[in-house]
Amino acid sequence: MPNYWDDFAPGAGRREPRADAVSDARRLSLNGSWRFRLSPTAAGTGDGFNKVGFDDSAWDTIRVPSHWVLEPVTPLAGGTARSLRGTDEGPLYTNTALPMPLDPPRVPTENPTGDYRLVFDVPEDWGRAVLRFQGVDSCAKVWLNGQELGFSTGSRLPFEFDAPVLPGENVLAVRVHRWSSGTYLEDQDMWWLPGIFRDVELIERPAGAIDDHFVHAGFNHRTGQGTLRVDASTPARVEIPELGISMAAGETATVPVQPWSAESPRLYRGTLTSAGETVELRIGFRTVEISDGVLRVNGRPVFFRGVNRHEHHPDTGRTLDRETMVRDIELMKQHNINAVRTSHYPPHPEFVRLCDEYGLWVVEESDLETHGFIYAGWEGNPPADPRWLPAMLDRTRRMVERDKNSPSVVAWSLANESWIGENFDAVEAWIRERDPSRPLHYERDPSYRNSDFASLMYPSLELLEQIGRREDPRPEEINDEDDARRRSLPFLLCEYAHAMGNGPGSLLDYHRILKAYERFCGGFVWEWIDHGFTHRDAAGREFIMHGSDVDYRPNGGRYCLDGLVFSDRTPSPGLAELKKVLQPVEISVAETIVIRNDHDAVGLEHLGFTWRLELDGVPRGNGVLAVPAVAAGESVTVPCPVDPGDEPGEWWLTVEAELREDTAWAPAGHLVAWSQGALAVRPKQRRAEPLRGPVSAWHQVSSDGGLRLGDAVFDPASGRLLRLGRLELDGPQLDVYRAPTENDRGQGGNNNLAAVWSAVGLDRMQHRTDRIEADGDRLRVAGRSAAATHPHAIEYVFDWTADGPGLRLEVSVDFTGPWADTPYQHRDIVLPRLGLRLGLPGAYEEARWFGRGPGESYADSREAAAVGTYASSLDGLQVGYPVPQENGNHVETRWLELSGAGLPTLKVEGDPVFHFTARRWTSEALERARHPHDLADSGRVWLNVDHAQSGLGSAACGPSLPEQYRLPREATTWSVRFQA
Ligand code: IPT
Repeated sequence: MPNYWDDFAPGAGRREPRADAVSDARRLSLNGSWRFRLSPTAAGTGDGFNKVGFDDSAWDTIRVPSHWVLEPVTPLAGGTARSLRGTDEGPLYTNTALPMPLDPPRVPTENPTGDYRLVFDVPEDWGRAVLRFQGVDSCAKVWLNGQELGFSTGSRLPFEFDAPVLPGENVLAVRVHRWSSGTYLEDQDMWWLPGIFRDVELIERPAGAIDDHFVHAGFNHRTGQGTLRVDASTPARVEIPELGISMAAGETATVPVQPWSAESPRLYRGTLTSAGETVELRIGFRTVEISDGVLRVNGRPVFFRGVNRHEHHPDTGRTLDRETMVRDIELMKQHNINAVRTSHYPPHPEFVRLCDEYGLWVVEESDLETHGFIYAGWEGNPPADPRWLPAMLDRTRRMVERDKNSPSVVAWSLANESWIGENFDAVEAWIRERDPSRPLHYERDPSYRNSDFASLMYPSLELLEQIGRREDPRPEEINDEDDARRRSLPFLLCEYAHAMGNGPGSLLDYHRILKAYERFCGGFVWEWIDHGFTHRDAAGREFIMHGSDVDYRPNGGRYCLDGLVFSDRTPSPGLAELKKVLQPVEISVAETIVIRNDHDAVGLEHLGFTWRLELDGVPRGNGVLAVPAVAAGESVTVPCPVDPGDEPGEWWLTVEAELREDTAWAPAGHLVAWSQGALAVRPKQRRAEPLRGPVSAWHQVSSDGGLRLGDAVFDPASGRLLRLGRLELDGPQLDVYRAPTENDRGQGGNNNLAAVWSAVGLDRMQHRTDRIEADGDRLRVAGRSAAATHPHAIEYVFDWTADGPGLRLEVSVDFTGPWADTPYQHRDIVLPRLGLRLGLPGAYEEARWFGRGPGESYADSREAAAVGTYASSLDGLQVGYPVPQENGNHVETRWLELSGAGLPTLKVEGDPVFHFTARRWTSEALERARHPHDLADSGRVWLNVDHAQSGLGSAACGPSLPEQYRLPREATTWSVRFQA
């Protein structure tokens, strides 16, 4: 007799899957405080625990829903109840690797098992009832009052049993295994989090209750009519008062309606009533179709501005409360995201309901990923083994049946990363029969035989262009016929722009290509949220824990931190960039203003437009911009509302589009779209200020032995700037390094620029001063920067000129020696940065600058940063990535001022621009730190005034950093001015 938990059968004793429904049937939430005991094997606590009279008084109490690995429970070794996080009994993170031997469907004997018990009361007058679990990870066996009801696998899917409850006291016992046959089908890149992690409820089923219903609500965009039919499992009546519909279930009505879209989520509310139950209806009329290779909803092409969303909370894992789900949706809508791929499993049903209400296009994905079989060359892959078909169909059915009535769900995704197999044919056939109204998506089979979309993850910009033109190369595995069909399909970019650490770069590049070809229906950034857990170190300091913080193998390490919002849902700079790039109104600001309505469906009536004129970031006027009606997909040109003045400087006009009224997801005044244009850039005459001090004293040796130039004093041995006016500093040094970002490290052995930098020594340059020459009004310091062991070098010349009250510095660098005499190619020996590092007194506190801001910006992530004048504390310039790495850069800075109590203001001016970062620790310390709390104030402020930095890219998963964002190793000259 095989074990139920590691056999092919997905479950036993369960009811047929059915629609998620809100109804007037009585419902008893069984969420709350349960009894719990953890055991090392599937035998759990033994046979007795399911008996009514079992004494569980010594057991832990645990809240349900939750994951036991995140709750205080007694560890296997005994002792007192405590959180298991950080231990190998706690949350474990693997990416593609399965946490157990590949021996399907069996699992190891060591199989942590949680026995749960709940005693609950049922009112005397209750009749027949069902017991519903919305999600248990990974396998549950259930007993009610000592009677076995059955078992189930399929962690992120509901299951129900007929529940012969007794009036009065009842005892529910559930045994949950961490590993099961289901584990082989649930190898998603995420934490392994066992437990009863979604709601448990008891629902009364009176005679004549509606067990299932199916809403068919299409929209004919030619006639403006909606067609409604509601099928029910029992005779029932459909009432939609607002539409004057009153008819029997199974009948059809055609009436004029407003269609549902993510932008205008119009729902018509009504009821479906049978002899025993009334179910709420929330009807959204829409028709999804693919015609001429283009995805259309309600007759118009639809463009997914999407993200991949895992369910995650830094304290409760995949147990989410409604507030957190709403928060996700609000944040998405506020950042111009209109679509969600529910990677890689059906979310809590409330999330789908909320998508109907708030308006998000949903690509709902089944709870199926068999990635771990890649380590066996896909040998034994479940989709290719008929013994797994019942489990695959079971998962598909439970998803489709649950959410079939949601207008937001516009496509079903069969699986993620499960390679190929004939079971997908049967899965596809079942869905097409049951729900022909939605297209199907499956990315990994290169023939796309079961998919209505062609789809890929992480293509390069070049490949994406080819795909847009339907010219992408044919994969070897497929024949001509499949190839022809594949090219005819619309293309859905299911993952791109890996948002790990600082990044992703190139969001604008991707968006431009996606917008340029009708084949594309948009894309989904990987991914919405970092999956990190709050944890404390031995000293009690809180930090965000990732895979490597647990001593366990295999281990996915930091890969779980790749979201657009941090684990606590604080938006990252990447999300700010995405918001700007995805804005549904394109505005181009010049002598005339062109406004393009890039929505899928709605006009711009809900937006108010304003303008603002600034001279060098200082306000010089503002007003309302009158914009005539513009239908979706149309443009309009309006005259520029204002002329620039004659004064020198940069005259920038900013146009903004804001919500006119409160919406469910943002208040009136919320900024939806904006753009800037330089109306005039009038060069400033630099005032030729007289030099201070006698000309003949320029290079005199000062009283303290330094070399003097104007107001400045240099070290005669090293040529380093020691003093500028009253400011004591550790003058600029050539700096070509940055603390590597996750993307700099690439993926596995691929695209690891950080390794190249280290191999050629950019992370440990030593400096030598070769010449110090005083020549007229100049001081020239020439030197060489090079790394230990290497013959190659950077030769530099610093040309200092006294300049009014300050100094002008011209830097020239050249690269000498056999740089590529390492295992690396010239192409990869790029510079992370080329610039100057200054050590300044620690009392500097504030930065003001004119340039891009307020957030960080890089060469390939600068859209969200507007040109203006900004102020920030130094600490406010840091972005607290949970894994310390380069951050807080500002491109195109015209000038920067640092100030602090008792210190002269340091002003840096570009010629014309520079990049800057300023922080209380060095790049080396930033690189060494494992967590943010490892970063300590060095007592100095480290200011980088850089010619440039390389871009960010998203090579942590995806293509290498595009050529145009690589900072080349070539002779360069640039200059800046310093003044204190
Ligand atoms: C892709 C996965 O679908 C996703 O779950 C995540 O792991 C992502 O990569 C990386 O973070 S699969 C990868 C092999 C392209």
